[in-house]
Amino acid sequence: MHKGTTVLVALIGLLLAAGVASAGERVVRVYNWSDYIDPALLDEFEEKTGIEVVYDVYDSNDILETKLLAGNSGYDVVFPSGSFFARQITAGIFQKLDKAQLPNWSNLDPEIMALASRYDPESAYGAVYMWGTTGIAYNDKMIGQRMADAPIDSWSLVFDPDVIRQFADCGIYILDAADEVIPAALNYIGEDPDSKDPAVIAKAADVLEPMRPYVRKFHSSENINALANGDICMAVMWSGDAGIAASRAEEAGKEFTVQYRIPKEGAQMWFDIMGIPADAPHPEEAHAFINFLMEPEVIARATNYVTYPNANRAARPYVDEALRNNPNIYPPDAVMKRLFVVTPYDQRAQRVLTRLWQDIKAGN
Ligand code: SPD
Repeated sequence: MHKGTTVLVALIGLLLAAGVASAGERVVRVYNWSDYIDPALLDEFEEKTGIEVVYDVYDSNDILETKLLAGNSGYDVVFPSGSFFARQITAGIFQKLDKAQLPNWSNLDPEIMALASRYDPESAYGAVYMWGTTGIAYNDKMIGQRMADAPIDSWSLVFDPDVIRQFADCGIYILDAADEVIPAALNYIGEDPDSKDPAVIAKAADVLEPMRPYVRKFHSSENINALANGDICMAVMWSGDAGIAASRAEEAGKEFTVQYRIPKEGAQMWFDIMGIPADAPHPEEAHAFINFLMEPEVIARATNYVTYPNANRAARPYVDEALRNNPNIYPPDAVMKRLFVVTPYDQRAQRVLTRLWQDIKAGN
């Protein structure tokens, strides 16, 4: 080979190798809730930044927490809910965000960030991705056929044994989340839903045990398709997931609709927060990913797809009007007053909660 050609080939080889090496480094590993983003946005992020997205999903804060506590999860961006996030920050799981790498931070809604600051004072570790409520979704036809005057706007639909028994044949799913269902039961009987007192937490059994025989499954993500397909008649579930079930039923031309209600007794309001684990292998790419999700049009598209409100004020004009006007998704002030939040459980309260939940699920 001519000497000049040899040098050129070697140079190209070096450049290619450097390119491959840097492409290999430009990765962000994201661990998010299932059904929580428009997949087209991930492609768009890759095209725009050249950073490859490796995307895994979970459907429970407990699963995420177990991985984070074990360390070296390999994840760069995760989305815990506020009460879990707060205790994970205390445990040193997260690194402070570098706001200089997040120019889109100014798009966030100060009101939502203030509400979430009880979990992360000064918003040093995370930015709210989406928020929502835990209420009841139902198949209007299946419910109407079994009980014309069903109390669809009340927790008594699931917690009153005389009501729920009327739906024994049609399928009821409950979230597999102790920190969601036990507070709802306490709230229903007039107790503090955020109580950490073991004696108070124990009272939830009086509500949940009578309901148990009618529950077909405790699961936190299969509820979407089960409702959309008409396989079950109701589910205690998250607001946006109910919206996804409703859209899927409509797209499939079903002869029923899926409805979601925030019960009149009140419901839990929660926030899912984007954070970067302290041991994240790619913190720079993680910041780029979070910054991308704080672009108004990007996060509005995410909201329009998953039907959860985001925490981005600048995104509001881009959110579908039908969603913005849906009081079960964007609760009006009067409903907001009935929402409650749950704060982190200390170790003792967590043990009581977990034990009670295992007993309820096992039917003990
Ligand atoms: N399909 C996405 C659901 C996200 C729900 N986050 C729920 C957090 C409840 N504390």
